[in-house]
Amino acid sequence: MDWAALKEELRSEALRLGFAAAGVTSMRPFTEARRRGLAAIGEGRMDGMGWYTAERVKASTDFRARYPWARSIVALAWPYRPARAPGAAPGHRAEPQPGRPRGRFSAYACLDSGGRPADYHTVLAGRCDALADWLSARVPDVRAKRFVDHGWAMDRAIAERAGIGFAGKHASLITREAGSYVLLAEMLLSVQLPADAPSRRGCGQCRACLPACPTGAIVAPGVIDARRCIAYLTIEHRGPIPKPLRPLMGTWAFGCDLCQEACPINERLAPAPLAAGDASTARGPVPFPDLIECLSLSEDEFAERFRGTAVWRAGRAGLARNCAVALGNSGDRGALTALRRASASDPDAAVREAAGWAIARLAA
Ligand code: B12
Ligand code: SF4
Ligand code: SF4
Repeated sequence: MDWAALKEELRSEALRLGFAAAGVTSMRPFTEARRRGLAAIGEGRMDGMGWYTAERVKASTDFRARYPWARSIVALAWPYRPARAPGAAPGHRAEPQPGRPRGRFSAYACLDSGGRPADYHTVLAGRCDALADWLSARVPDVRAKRFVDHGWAMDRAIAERAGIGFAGKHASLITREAGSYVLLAEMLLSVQLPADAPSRRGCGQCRACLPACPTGAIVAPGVIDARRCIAYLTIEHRGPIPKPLRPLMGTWAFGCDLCQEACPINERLAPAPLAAGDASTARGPVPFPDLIECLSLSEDEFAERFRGTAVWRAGRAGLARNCAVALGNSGDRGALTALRRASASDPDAAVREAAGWAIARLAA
């Protein structure tokens, strides 16, 4: 078998399936990523994410014990469209409507598949399986094991070593094909495809993303204090959001894209942005959602709109809490009625508390 030729065919097939880039690396452990992951835990930067354990970091950076049959790793990047043209002035592109402030959902949460809202885990898993099927048709008995974000694999480190992009100072992987607007996955294979050359880091003297982070979460180039990151606070964190961080969170209701939007490389390479679109989330996540609507959803309404999308992870109460904070930051006193209702009667204590905070902030 001509493994080099097979690798190129595999790459072409990955692109045909919609991936932006594909590369191959060896089974060698990822020692620097392991050191960084353990340091992040040791220094408390991952506090609040109980699932991010030292055991996970160790397993994620050396597959050999768990998958002794594996011989190479295929790294894959899936492109998505940003919510706002990188480099455009901050603020809402959508027309503001007094009394109905619009917030922001991170662009990856607005991914669709065949015109329907979709969770990227499902989309990527399906495409990885299609790629594995393609390979099986050429290499009988080949084994493949896929990892899609929540798998025990360190996606950025693998992608960087497989040559499909480099980690920017904002920590996200930047590809030639779609800037940093890519989601990552990988597959272990039982065949030894020749490794690609690792990517070289290419930020140069630029540091634009560091001051663009409103909460100071990029504590050093490539080093994130997750406890301060709006993505952590709005998606992973349970219970009340620490008060000193709330005014810094702007109107983000789910995730945050500011460090990516500040990146000049994205200005050149990112895919065309999403249309600002509807304010209502009736048909799933939108980039500029109506915050009052999202604050006021019942559990059933939340499930109808967001089950099967990335927003599901925040839960109804998490999203409502985020929207209360965002409304407090919106400066729009038209939100007071909805906030008073949430503060008096939301079933979740963290939502009631956040609504009370927002009322006080708007009244100040
Ligand atoms: C935990 C986690 C989070 C945490 C912590 C983030 C973090 N930076 O560690 C929180 C909840 C905050 C988070 C936020 C986001 N996340 Co997240 N997250 C993860 C997860 C599950 C593990 C990441 C991890 O191990 N971090 C620990 C550190 C050590 O690893 P790392 O960031 O991968 O580190 C690399 C770089 O920092 C770089 N590096 C280290 N030092 C230095 C120094 C210099 C100078 C440079 C240039 C680089 C550099 O090398 C490291 C190893 O290669 C991965 C999925 C996975 N299984 O890997 C997704 C993942 C990293 N997240 C992803 C996304 C999309 C996001 C958000 C953009 C979501 C959003 N829009 O709201 C933000 C971005 C925040 C940011 N600036 O990083 C994508 C990133 C895609 C990409 N293009 O890189 C991933 C890969 C999920 C996926 N499968 O697509 N995330
Ligand atoms: S995602 Fe937002 S909060 Fe997190 S590091 Fe980037 S700019 Fe900062
Ligand atoms: S903004 Fe500048 S420093 Fe930050 S990732 Fe982009 S190129 Fe690198």
